[in-house]
Amino acid sequence: MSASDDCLFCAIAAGQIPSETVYEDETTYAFKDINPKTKVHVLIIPRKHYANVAELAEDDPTQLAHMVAVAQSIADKTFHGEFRLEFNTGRDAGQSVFHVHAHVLTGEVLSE
Ligand code: DGP
Repeated sequence: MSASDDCLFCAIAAGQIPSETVYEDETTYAFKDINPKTKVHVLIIPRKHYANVAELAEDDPTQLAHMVAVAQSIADKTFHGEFRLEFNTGRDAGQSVFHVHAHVLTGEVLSE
């Protein structure tokens, strides 16, 4: 883990940059993706900084499990409990923000 003063998602979790909140608690923040790929596209992040899901899983698997539970509850409210969960991990896998985030894609029937 390398906490970063100039991390975009740390700033969003701290309320320093505006976002559309979907869910929040002491450890976890969920907000609408700025560029939604599906009808419901939410990003779930831990407030604590980890660069990617592998770092998070190693350090705090309970936090990772909690993020999955938050994803389930978003899908329960928006699309009969069904959703896709993506963690892009590394630049060549499409990761552009290096604060771990789960993409919750739901709200419509997804292909593939
Ligand atoms: P990834 O490519 O997996 O690192 O996903 C980063 C996502 O973050 C991408 O879908 C767009 C979203 N995003 C980037 N900047 C912002 C922002 O300032 N606000 C919000 N709400 N989402 C952002």
